[in-house]
Amino acid sequence: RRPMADGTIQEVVQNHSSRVGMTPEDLEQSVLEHLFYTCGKDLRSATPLDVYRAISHATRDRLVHRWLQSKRTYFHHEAKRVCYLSAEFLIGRALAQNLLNLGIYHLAETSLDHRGLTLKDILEEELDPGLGNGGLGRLAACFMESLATLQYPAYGYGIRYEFGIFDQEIANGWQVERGDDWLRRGNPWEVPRHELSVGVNFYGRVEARVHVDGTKSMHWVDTQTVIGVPYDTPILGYQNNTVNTLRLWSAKASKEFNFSVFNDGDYRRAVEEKALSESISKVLYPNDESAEGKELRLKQQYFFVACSIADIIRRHKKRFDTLDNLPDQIAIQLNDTHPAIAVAELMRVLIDEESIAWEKAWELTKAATGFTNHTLLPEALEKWPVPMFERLLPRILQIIYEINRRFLLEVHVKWPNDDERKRRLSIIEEGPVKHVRMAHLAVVGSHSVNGVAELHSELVCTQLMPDFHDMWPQRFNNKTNGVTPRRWLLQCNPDLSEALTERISDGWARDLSELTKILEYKDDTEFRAEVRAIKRKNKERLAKVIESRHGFKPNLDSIFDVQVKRLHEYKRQLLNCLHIIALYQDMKENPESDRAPRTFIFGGKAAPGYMMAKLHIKLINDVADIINHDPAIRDRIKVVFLSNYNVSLAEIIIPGADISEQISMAGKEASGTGNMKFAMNGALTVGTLDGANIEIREEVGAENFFLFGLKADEVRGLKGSGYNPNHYIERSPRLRRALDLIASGFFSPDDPSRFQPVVNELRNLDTYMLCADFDDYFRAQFEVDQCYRDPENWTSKVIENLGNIGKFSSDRTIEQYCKEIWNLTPCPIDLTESF
Ligand code: GL4
Repeated sequence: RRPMADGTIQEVVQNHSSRVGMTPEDLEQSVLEHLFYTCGKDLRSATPLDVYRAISHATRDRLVHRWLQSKRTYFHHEAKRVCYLSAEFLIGRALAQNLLNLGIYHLAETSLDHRGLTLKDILEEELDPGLGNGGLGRLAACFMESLATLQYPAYGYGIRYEFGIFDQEIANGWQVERGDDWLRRGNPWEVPRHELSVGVNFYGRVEARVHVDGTKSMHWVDTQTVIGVPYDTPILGYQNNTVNTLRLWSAKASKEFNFSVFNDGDYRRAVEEKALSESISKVLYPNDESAEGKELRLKQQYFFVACSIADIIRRHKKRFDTLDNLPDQIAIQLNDTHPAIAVAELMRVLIDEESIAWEKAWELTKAATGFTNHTLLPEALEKWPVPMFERLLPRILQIIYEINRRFLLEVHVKWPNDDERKRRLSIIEEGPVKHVRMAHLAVVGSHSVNGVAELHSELVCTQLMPDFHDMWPQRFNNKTNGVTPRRWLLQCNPDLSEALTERISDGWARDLSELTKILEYKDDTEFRAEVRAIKRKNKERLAKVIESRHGFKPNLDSIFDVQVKRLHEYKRQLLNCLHIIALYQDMKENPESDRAPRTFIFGGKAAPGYMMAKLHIKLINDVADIINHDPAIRDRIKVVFLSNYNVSLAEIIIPGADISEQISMAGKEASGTGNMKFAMNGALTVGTLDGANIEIREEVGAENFFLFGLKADEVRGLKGSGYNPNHYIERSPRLRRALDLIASGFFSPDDPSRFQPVVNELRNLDTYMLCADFDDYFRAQFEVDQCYRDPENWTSKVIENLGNIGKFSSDRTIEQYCKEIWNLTPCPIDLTESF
């Protein structure tokens, strides 16, 4: 047998040019081969799904040599890399993005065209991987794409959930959840790496052994072991040769059940145990911004963290014979507290397995680790009951106690006799049941702690962790979020992308600050008209989706007013709904009132156990039902709740929006990232001074942003002095009337008291201060109306938004993480370099 030479990339690529070639013939040949050999079909018998699979494999083939070469380059150049640990990666569909980043999207389009197939239709065959809840998971995906585009060595580490975020259906106005079996048709993008499987221990006990030389070592024994199998997904940079790895761990039982005990009573138990251990990676917890204290969730967290740390250490030891240089080679970033247990796990590995002394291990751990906080909401802060922790992870708890003991000693030296302060700072919360505070563990074990927008980072220092900020002020910093312009402009808005490229060339896709060049065209009537025509076309595309699902086509001349995001009281979808009701009442009372027609579009999932959020969905749908069918309104208001909001639906909704609703109570939305995507796609924002809204407004100009509402410090002041919603309800006839209408059962004739809990909350508590902000919100919306009537004025605001949105590229965010936290330098991939 003639060996295929030594299998270097150069030879493989040369010998298989049709598998990697970029000519139309190569691509077509490759797709046909995959149809034949991978799917076992010919063109005549192929279904759209077969075609999708064949194209995906043909596309993946074109990534493989870049992927291998990227790994080899990092290894041989000893490039420092970031390991981004995240329980969520909301990556969205892969095919279109990979075709675009490879630069063969149009090639694929035309070669399918020759066969009478439409690429757009084929793309719809891909199931959207929903391995995240919302902004936090989507941010991780944007970061992975930017890291590859900027040619930084990076690994994403997470969980390969068998079931992602549930599919949402709306039945009779209510949210109904269905399991998201996203792998049912297979997944052409992932490659399992069974040979890199890792064993993870749970339960058992710790044994101290004293050695002849007097030293002591700890041994975690009698454990139950679960195997983590890594599945790798390639992450390609935009038109470069970098392919990084997203490594997701899947749980597998460690011992195959023994068939000799088939007739034994043990058989049933063995099967049950197998199923139990494999349930670890079964399903994503569907809560955004609220911690679920279930043991299985803690198992998930330790499972993927232990696998990832083992993987990191294994790879490091393969290259170096020491761990002393670990922080020079890797940066570990904790995406919120979900992976915070990495601090203790890395300590365990260094101490128990690598026999490194505590002090040294601690220095290495801190130097390698950074922590990002993503929320101030108290209900989202993770705490684990000590008894549960002790049972599940006894050795890890011991290490956390020792970390805490040494930390509190440090506190004592700095503030002697301040027990109150120690109590506040301790990693262990005292109480009837003690708890492990994961955010405290993350801060103590990291050299960097960052928030995700200026205001949020400031509140982390002053409100969330003032004691930690007192202790280590230099540890705290800000990294304002961003989104990748490749998915959120280039891919989802091809017409706008083309119009931009025509005028300012194509550099903006890799350097979004180049969008400022478009400001030159602000007064160009032709460009303005084109911007309007593109928006109309995108609204048409969105209107078709609405028509197919809701049976009516929205008026394209109406303002498409959009609020899409997770359902949460602090995001105040209810405030939007109150505005709609008030507008409706105004129109009923004054039928001749001359207001611009509007289509209100909502989308978003509520956590299945979050009853109030689910009631808000029902309210929106009930309000839609009444208003949409009221002949007196004559189509001047339409309300639509689009079910199952996810990444692929966002790619259609966002380019079709005129108005972006970013109306959280100030101080509650850490950053928001949808706000950035909308502005990037030519929508104007109605928003509060919250999260990244503040910085967006600063960039695009106050005159191009519809601002309303209390500021964060005013919210705090009001809360402190005793907030009373009735004070505002009494002074606002509009608000009072809207509340009365809901309370009267007008929107729920079949169950008049259905929305009593909603009205009661607003009248009695109004936790998120909708009443205080209502009148100002109504005023801002009136201004929107006036402005929309002047299309030239509106368009100039849209162009100011577009031209000044460059800051919110995740490329800018990632550059800052690399320079200011990770100390990474780019490592470009040369496909001709041999090692
Ligand atoms: C979130 C914040 O709520 C959101 O504002 C932010 O943009 C996002 C990414 O940083 O993180 N935090 C949690 S928890 N879920 C989010 O979406």
